[in-house]
Amino acid sequence: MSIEYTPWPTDLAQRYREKGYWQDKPLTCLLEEQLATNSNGIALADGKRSVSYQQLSQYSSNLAASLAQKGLKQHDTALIQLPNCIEFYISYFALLKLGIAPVCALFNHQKTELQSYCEILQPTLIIASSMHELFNDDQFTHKLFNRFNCLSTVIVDHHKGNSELKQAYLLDQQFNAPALNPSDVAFFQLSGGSTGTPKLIPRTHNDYLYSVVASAEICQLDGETRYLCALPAPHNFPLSSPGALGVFHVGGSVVLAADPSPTSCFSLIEHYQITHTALVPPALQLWLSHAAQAGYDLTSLKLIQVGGAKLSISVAEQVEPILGCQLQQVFGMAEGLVNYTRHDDDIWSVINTQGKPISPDDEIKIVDEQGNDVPSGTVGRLLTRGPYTFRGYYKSPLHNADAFDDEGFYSSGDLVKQLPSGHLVVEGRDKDQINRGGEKIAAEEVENLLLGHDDIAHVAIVSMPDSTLGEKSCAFIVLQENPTTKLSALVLRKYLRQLGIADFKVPDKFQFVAALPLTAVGKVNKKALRATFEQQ
Ligand code: AMP
Ligand code: DBH
Repeated sequence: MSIEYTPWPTDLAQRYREKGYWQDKPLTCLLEEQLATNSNGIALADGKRSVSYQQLSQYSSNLAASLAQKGLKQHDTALIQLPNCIEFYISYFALLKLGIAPVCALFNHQKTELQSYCEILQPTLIIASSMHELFNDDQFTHKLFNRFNCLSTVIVDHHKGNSELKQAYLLDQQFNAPALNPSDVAFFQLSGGSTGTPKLIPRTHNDYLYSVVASAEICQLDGETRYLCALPAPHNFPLSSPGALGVFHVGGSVVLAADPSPTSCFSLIEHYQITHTALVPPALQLWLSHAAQAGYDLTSLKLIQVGGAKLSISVAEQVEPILGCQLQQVFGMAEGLVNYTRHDDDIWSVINTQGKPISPDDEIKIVDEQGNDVPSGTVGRLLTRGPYTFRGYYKSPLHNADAFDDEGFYSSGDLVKQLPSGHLVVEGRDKDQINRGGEKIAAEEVENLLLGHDDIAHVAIVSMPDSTLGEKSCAFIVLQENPTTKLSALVLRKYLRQLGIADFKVPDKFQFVAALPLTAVGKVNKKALRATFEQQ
């Protein structure tokens, strides 16, 4: 039986086919098409090894054949947890070829996350790495086998030496591929989420392939593209916007970095003459501050995409002058909708907006708290539906009732405005708001003002409980390495008041810290910051 998901209504599905968005091809066509014309082209490299398209295709078929021999079959589910490595893509395509839908955990996920994915998905298979502390002995694996009866196979890649995973994919053998239905769930994306338990996002072959192919075109990828994947490989951004899959679509090469730090990335950029990459804003800031003195040749870079969190205007302005390449802002979500600034956008739009949707059939509603459309150009809650935006979290009927309106529009939790040009500007999240006794503060608005101060490197503002007002605001501040003035709460309050903002927006508390905690993909982890108040 196919894996369940909430389908698109038939009239919309028909429109998406008629317009050519849904091609009724499985995601595995990305490799097959390269085999015909570009089989010796380098698909993947990681600094030590590289594999051609022919090898990537052969290895993933070999692994699929070996999994089939173990009794794994179409419509099963799986959990993959691998670092940024060639084996991630071999495993991903092996499962797609077999019609097994994986969820790909981030490498820094720990047992709580992995167990809850297993809980939701009831996988028959886990592919993991002994580089992760949970899998460097058998304890956790045994626990999983005991707890999840569904589980039949756990394959741990030992990374060095002769692992079971390598043995399987290096052994050339006949693979009898099942027929895949492009309307089926191909795999599950992870939601950043706002609820206690993680939510899984079913992505079909048809909808995901469309987002990949259209993104590759928007970003002008071609066979000469050398893309550095520095963010966690399974994340929607480096996987599909246009990410590694977009690069495979055009026959370019993906180079894998362990992480987005300048130390990990700059030498790879020089060595492989990287043309494109994707970063989150904190990583971009590191690149900007290390580019000059690092002594690497970064001139091959043509485009740096930045997304995942709001990029401040002052940082956006530095990209071209310091890194000598074009900036593209990307506002996307694993649930679907992705917006890009375009190559031919004016510089103002590139610096000041988060781009416009991929598809002419991405429908955007911007509504107020009552769900009514706001006047054009006004900030409101973003609702969207379209040819690659999902229709429901996996097995989450209650949450889905909240997350979708009755026309099937998904509510992303973002506060945005749309300019006459169609570009969206992200102004905050309705979850990321401080309600100060009835007065609302958009945290990002105040953060951006503080970021304009030369001595501040990073800032995050979160709510803290207050017995009178319900909530107050606290700004966690990370100073630049060599501040020119001695900053204090007093100085910063004065600075903000001088900029002319409402008094209630001035943070009630400033806390100076060495670094902000980050989530798995490198966003500021506000939940962790809020938790510091609960412990007091
Ligand atoms: P996730 O749920 O992890 O897929 O994260 C998606 C969310 O990240 C979006 O709904 C936005 O809140 C945020 N996001 C992604 N890209 C941007 C961006 N360029 N600017 C502001 N927020 C962003
Ligand atoms: O933050 C995201 O989830 C994101 C950002 C940029 C994303 O999913 C994407 C591009 O596809």
